[in-house]
Amino acid sequence: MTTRKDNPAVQTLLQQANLDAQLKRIAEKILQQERITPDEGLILFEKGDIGLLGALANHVRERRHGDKTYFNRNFHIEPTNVCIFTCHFCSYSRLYKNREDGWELSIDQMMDIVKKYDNQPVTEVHIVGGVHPKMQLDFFVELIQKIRAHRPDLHVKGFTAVELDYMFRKAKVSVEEGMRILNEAGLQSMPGGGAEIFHPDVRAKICHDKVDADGWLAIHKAAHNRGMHTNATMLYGHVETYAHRIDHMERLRQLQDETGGFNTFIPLKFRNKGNDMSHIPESSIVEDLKLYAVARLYMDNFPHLKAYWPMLGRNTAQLTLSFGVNDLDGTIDDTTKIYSMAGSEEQNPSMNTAQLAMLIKQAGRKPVERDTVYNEIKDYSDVVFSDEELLTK
Ligand code: V47
Ligand code: SF4
Repeated sequence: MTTRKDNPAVQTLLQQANLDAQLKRIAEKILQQERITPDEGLILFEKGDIGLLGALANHVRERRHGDKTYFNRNFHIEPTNVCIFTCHFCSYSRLYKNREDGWELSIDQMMDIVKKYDNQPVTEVHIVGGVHPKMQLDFFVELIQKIRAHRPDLHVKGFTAVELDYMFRKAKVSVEEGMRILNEAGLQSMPGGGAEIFHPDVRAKICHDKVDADGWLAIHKAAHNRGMHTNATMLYGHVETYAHRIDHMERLRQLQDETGGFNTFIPLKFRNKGNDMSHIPESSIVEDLKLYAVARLYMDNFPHLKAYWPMLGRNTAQLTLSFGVNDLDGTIDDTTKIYSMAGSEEQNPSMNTAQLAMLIKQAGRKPVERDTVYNEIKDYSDVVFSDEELLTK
């Protein structure tokens, strides 16, 4: 019998006569389930080819999750794209002085969005937007309370550490106090945005004026200390080096060792349309796949690795399922503009459950619907979809 440890695909690659000795040692560590160091992570980026990295990452993914690939049924609310910050990669935001070019939703308008889903089996609302100087802590407390009162079964995942850092400072409350207020209002978990690349040299170039690495990590730690789960992102493929990526993943891995509160790591590919960094070419698909593989191998204490299909496009997202990824986010229902405005091929990101499950099946994996915190809701492996279900929007 072949065990996961003796995966023949990986063994064949390791027996190649010309395999670099350092790579071989690292691969053997991974097969023995030993943690790799930052230097070893860097060697994987610098010397690892797509074949070896893919085989190793797939091995680790299957050791942990078999063929299961998670997705959820969700929609987004983007309260505003007006933002006081000036991240150079952002195609979505408008400065306050130009706010007539952007949007600002009232609580009633956002409740109308929630009510549109009244008879639909969505399990999560994801709330994220720009940092508007007039949308403050009490405004969002009211919004969350209203959503929870209207639909108690809907999980509220909301606000990046960037939005929270501003809300808490404006309200003159500590991070712990602010998290308590929002959590008691009904906020249950946090998305992973705003992390970008933690290293100060990169932050100085791409997003100098928003919360720094320590501030971002402190907010997630405060959420974890309240028993809330959060995600972590990394915006890659612009001015950062491989060493910056490892530094970013290392800081997250350390916090995860301490708290265990992260669910999912989500690499976000930089898209270059309509922003101040449009002169920087986007990364190739080979580089994308290598990055997902290294992330699976390095982030050994993160249970889940997500490819966010509205940003990568559904074809590349399907490929990532052989490079360590075990989660494809959600149905989204055309409710986010962040990536369509930055040039993603997904201009109207929306898939119904049948289409998302089929995308996963076509890649040879088992589609499993989950809730926000990865309780399994339904295994779709044996569900046969009608043409009508697959074709309707
Ligand atoms: O922090 C902005 C990114 C993030 C661009 O936790 C860009 O489940 C690429 O964090 N090219 C916000 N990326 C979105 C986010 C997120 C999305 C989906 C799921 C989850 C989750 C979190 O979007 C920002 C920034 O890193 N972003 N502009 C761009 N041009
Ligand atoms: Fe504002 Fe977020 Fe865009 Fe930065 S990425 S400018 S914080 S909306």
